[in-house]
Order: sequence, then structure tokens, then C-alpha cells
Amino acid sequence: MKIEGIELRRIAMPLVAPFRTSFGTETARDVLLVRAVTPDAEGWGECVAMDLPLYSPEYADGAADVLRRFLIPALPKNDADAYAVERALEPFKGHRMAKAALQTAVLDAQLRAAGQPLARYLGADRDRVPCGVSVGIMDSVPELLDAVHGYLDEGYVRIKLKIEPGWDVEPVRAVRERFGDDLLLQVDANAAYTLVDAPRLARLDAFDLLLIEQPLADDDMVQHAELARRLRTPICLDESIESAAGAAAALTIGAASIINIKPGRVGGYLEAKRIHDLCRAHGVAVWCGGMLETGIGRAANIALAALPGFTLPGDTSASHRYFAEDVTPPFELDDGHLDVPDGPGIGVEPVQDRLRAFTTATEWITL
Ligand code: NPG
Repeated sequence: MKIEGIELRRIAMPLVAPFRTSFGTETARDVLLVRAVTPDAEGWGECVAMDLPLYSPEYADGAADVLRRFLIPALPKNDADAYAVERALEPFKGHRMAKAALQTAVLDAQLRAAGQPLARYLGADRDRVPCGVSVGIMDSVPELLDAVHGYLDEGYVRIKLKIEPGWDVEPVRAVRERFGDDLLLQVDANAAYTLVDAPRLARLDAFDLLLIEQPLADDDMVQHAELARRLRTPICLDESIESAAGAAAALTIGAASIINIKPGRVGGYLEAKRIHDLCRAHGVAVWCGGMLETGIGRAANIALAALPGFTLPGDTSASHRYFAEDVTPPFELDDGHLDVPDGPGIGVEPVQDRLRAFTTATEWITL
């Protein structure tokens, strides 16, 4: 496949409500989209980098810069496919979110040209996936209970509560007491604690959580292993895992017993699938994370979440959880599930007039 050029497009999308985590509050999503143009088809990739480097070192302007300056010029001129793109970008350290967006755009074009859905290409064995929802930090427990109640009414099959020091044991206790023992419940600290907090985190053991996600800093792998010995609640890693090699190391030392797979964080769907395969071979459960994606990124995540090793519900929520209007036709819950797109590639197309309305900048790079 020959790549003729790449378009970088920025879109600004307001969120339906502020989303607060231990690292900040998002009120809008400033998204970098990548479009790969080939003679036979074009493909889309969504870069999950946020506008500020608070979740990871990457940020949207930085991703655009590394794409235009280094990654796009390094693309193979001919015979490009997702693996060739991965190899060509390998010499550049880090910048996994930028690499993932570019690789996904090329993969989407490749699969559209071949008429193959991404889910089938990756090895999915389901046509719908169960969906969880991530609930941000709120000003009060009653407000949180109302929000959780609303999401359960909509059909979400699992609730994830964002936590931070000062917003942990009490909200978890309140949700467990109000909604009962059968509720699938987990928490996400986004690296907000240190090992000194182990006794406080151990108090969460009383609430029979599915997992606690990323309690300690991204690079605290050894301390996560120590914490795992002090907690009954399983530890799941997110920010700490950037590759299949990193996942193997975490499992080997006992730093995690569950892994959140986000394709953007690990450099793309090829590496995401490797982590899935590794975990599945070791009997380790994985689930698909989310980064407030538009329908473009969401479609690809749902394809990944349909692989057989994704045995826990993901943060693959409906479009309306975040956006009043999406750039693609919205993903809607049906009995707590989303349908896996079955069209070629990622299986969805941006709606052109909406895409135009959200666009703040475009840039074309000829190869
Ligand atoms: O459903 O898309 C979603 C968001 C799920 O909580 C979620 N994402 O830490 O996993 C996370 C968190 C996040 C959001 C991380 C935005 C980074 C940016």
C-alpha cells in the first residue's frame, strides 16, 4: 500500500459534564485526529494524548509536533501496512500515543482496502461487549450516589469510581451500601498514593472490589508488588504498563494481577494485542480502558474489547456518557452492551458536517 499523505486535524469537543480525576478536571476534549490517505482507501486514527501532560508525559501539541517532525517523514514510502509502520517508528523513543494514532490510521486504511473489520483482524470472537462506566470525583457523596444510580439505570454493568486521598473509603462504602454486594465495583487512583498509604488502601478490602487500578506512581513497579502483598484487593496497572515487555515484568514480580489495556498508552493495536495474548496465556484478566475517545477511537477500542481475553467489562461507555454530539454516529447501549462495528476497518466514518463544525485546525503532509 502506498501512503500519499497524512492529515493532522484538531477538533474541540465539549464534555457533557466536567470529569474529575486525581490529576485534574476535564471540561472539553481537544483531540488530534490522523487521517491516512492511500489510492484505495483512507483511514482514521485518534490520538488519546490530552491537552496537558498530567496523565502521561504526552500532550496533544507535542504529539502533533513529533508526528510532523519525525514520525510521518519516517513512514515507509511503499508497501506500507501496520507492521511496517510499527517497525519504521521503532527507533524513536516513547511517544506511544502519537505512534498509535498514526499506526491506527494506516491500519484502518489497509483494512478498508481489504474489506476486513478490525475486530476480525485482531481475532475477536464476540459481536457485542459488556460496558462499564468511569465515575469522576464529586463534591459530595449524595451527588456521587445520584450519578451512579443514573448510570445503573442506563444499564452499565460495572462501576469504576475515581479515588484520591480524602475521597476513597467513604464514597466506596456509600456506593457498596446503597447498591448492594452484587454490583461489580472497582476503583482507580491514577497514581495518587504512595506505599505509606497501604493501611488506608487495605481498608478498601472490606468492600469486595474487582480491583484497585494504579494506586502508586507510574514507575513504582517494585512498590506495587509490595503493596499487592499487603492488600486482598487485586492490583490492576494502567499508567505503569507501556508495552508487552513491561506487562511481562509486572506479572513476573507480582506488581499486578490484572491489566488495563489502552492501545494509545502502549503504542497501538498491535502491541495491545500482544499484551492481551501474553495475559491470556498466563490466565491473567485484561479489560479495555478509555481516554474520553470520540466515536473514532471508541470504535477501535470496542473491536479490541471483543477479543476472548477481555474477561472484565471495559471503560467502553456509550458516546453520550461524554459527548452530546459525537463526530461519528453515536455508540448506544443495548442492555449494558455495545455492538462491535462490523464494517471494514474501524467500521465507522466521521459525519462530515459535524467533523467540520468541531474542527479547529487542519494540516496536510504529502509523503
Ligand atoms: O471512559 O473514556 C472513558 C474514560 C475512562 O476513567 C477513564 N479514563 O485514568 O483511565 C483513566 C481515565 C482517563 C481519562 C485517563 C482521561 C486519561 C485521560
